[in-house]
Amino acid sequence: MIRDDLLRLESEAHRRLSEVRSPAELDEVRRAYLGKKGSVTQMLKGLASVAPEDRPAAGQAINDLKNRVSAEADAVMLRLETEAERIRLEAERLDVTLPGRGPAPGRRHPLTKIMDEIKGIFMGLGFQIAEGPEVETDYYNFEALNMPSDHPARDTQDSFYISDNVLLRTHTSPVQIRYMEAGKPSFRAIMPGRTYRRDAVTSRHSPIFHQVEGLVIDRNVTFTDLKGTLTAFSQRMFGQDTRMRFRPDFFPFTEPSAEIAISCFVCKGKGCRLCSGSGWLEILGAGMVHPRVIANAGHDPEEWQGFAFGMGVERIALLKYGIDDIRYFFENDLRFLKQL
Ligand code: 2NM
Repeated sequence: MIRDDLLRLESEAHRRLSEVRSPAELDEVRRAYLGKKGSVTQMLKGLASVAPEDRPAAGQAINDLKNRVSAEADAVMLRLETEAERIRLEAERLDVTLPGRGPAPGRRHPLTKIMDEIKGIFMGLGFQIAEGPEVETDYYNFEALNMPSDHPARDTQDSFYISDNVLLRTHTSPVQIRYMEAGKPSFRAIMPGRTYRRDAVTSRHSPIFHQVEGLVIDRNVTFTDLKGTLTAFSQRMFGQDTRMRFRPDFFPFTEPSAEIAISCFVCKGKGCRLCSGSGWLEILGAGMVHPRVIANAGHDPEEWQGFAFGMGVERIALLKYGIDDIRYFFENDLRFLKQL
């Protein structure tokens, strides 16, 4: 009688334990058999009604059952814990043979790239690279360059003055004076750098911009040398089929002076949107260095002649990249920068 009950109880407990899916369920099953009101505990209590001569054997049998169910419950707990650990490890699985995610490297700013390209070309033509201060005296920025104090470009409206005689350089030409003062001819150098003019910000103008100016001083330098050098530069920069157009212009520091255009590298001179239908792009100013400028820099203009030129880096970058607004270069919006 008790033996049948025990067998039934054990197989039922065994079935329920085998179906347990969580510690909470296990707890429930454990309590249903081994808890204070559990079936096994109840049976132990029921021993009182068992005949005294059968009691020790029955008690022994119930206790054995209790130990077996308890041991099985412990085994189930171990199974649940092992399973939980397996799932946790699976979630942390890591394939160490996958290629790593590379760092996102920065890159050169588009203006820096154009400047580097210009520098590289002139270095290939035998030019040195010279730099100088961005805060200048009006002597180096104007006076030495044959721009006397009544010159319209010296108006305080157009420059950022720091004091009476000190200002942010409006071009890189003062570096050319410093460069010539510091050495003996001959000279072949370009001066790239930041320049400042008191202009309102528009799509075409920025109060901060960049220039590359260049200088060649030697004996017997002629306008033909100027043409040859700037043609070589333009063809390397814009394509071997680039043609040049020279028109007379005026600068206080050169005489004669020229405004130089290249044939449009998009339409090859036929006329398109980039060149406003003209077929030409104005990119350079140049001229034979004024004898007074050579004298101001401490050299004899009878012995030394030369040419100088200048270009705006933003203008070349706008043209080369086909961009219509200079402000993109100064906003540092990665959505813009990543396209170039
Ligand atoms: C230009 C155009 C023409 C120029 C002249 C000199 C110096 F110092 F040699 F006199 N530096 N830069 C020059 C000449 C610059 O930029 C449009």
